Amino acid sequence: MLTRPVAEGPLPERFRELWDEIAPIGRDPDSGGYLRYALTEPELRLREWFRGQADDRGMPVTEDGNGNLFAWWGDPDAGDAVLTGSHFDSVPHGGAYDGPLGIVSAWLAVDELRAAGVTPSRPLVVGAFVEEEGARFGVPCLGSRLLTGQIAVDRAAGLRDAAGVSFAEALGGRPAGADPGLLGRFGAFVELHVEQGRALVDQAAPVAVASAIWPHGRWRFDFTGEGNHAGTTRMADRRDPMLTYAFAVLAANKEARLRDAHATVGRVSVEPNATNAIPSRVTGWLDARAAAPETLGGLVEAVRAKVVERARRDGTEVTLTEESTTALVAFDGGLADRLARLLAAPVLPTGAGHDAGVLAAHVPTAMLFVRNPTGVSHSPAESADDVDCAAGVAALARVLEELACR
Ligand code: HGY
Ligand code: MN
Ligand code: MN
Ligand code: MN
Repeated sequence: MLTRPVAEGPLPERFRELWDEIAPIGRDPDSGGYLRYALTEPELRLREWFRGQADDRGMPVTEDGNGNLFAWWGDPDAGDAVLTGSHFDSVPHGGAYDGPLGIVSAWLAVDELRAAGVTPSRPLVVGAFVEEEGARFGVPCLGSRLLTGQIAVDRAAGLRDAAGVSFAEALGGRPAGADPGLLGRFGAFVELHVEQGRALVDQAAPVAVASAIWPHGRWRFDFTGEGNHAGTTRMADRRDPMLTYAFAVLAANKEARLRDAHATVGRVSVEPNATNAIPSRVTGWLDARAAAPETLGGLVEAVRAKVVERARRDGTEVTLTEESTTALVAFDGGLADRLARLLAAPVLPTGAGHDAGVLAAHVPTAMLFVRNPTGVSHSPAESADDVDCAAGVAALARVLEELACR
């Protein structure tokens, strides 16, 4: 029995109505950004909302034992299912659209198909992946990596958040890990996502199809020196890890610019973190991305070599630890071309990571991007127009009809 009425009224208004159901959840009133960390109260509320939406549409929900949710329209055992969806979790003070847009759009696309009297000939599945941002446990796309076996269960289970809670504790048990049986039921995955750049503004198009994801990764620099008094320690006597850290930030920026790549140090921790103490230890996290794997490898190696040399001069010590990497993802070219023709949409690469990039190694996968008027993302200022979001829903509905209903 369906409790949600068949779609009526202009799509941008229906988008806004459904969007407003989740807009307050996890919003920080001071920054206007979102604190929707995986498996914390706001994200758990969003997962409850997901179950409610599934229920409204008569779609039973299954969990994969890794924290990922799937709502099924059609028989899960039929195979060759078409999966669509994204993630609910955010970066600290992140935007509203990164992730949730793909899930809200999926429900509305289901409504569009129903309103048009279209019934899928293959199961149609709406999914929500856990911990895509890695903002709580440090490894991005943790849910999709677990499902596809791209991270060991022991490592994932033992990842800890800032309060020392492990992923296994947050999940309420050890993650199940790779599930080839479940993956094998999916014949295609389409993730809709807000664009995280300005390419669609430049091209004056509301929707694009993705071609590739740049290879990227996260590395941790640990700088150690000698904590000491800021007022009495002669400048020549210092072993200050903050200096080596500052050099590393500049070196990463310079080496990235030289290669048309991207490097960011967006997170840092300092011990003891006192204004009047030379730090004993600084930890900085490097996020680096490039169009080609050898460019990325060359970038990280160049930064490492320069920082090691600088540490020698500063009398400090430095170690570099790889925390996660994602290889270059080339989405299924035939599928991307087919969808671009269907939608008359441009095809774009991106520097942002997505669960679609992880699933692409196992399931024919495509992504749709919705125009972002400012290009800003991972910030409270991230935005999208309702009319463009509605165009995204319409595009997703066409794609799902093409893939699942013929
Ligand atoms: O960091 C990223 O690329 C992402 O948005 N998950
Ligand atoms: Mn993101
Ligand atoms: Mn995202
Ligand atoms: Mn003192």
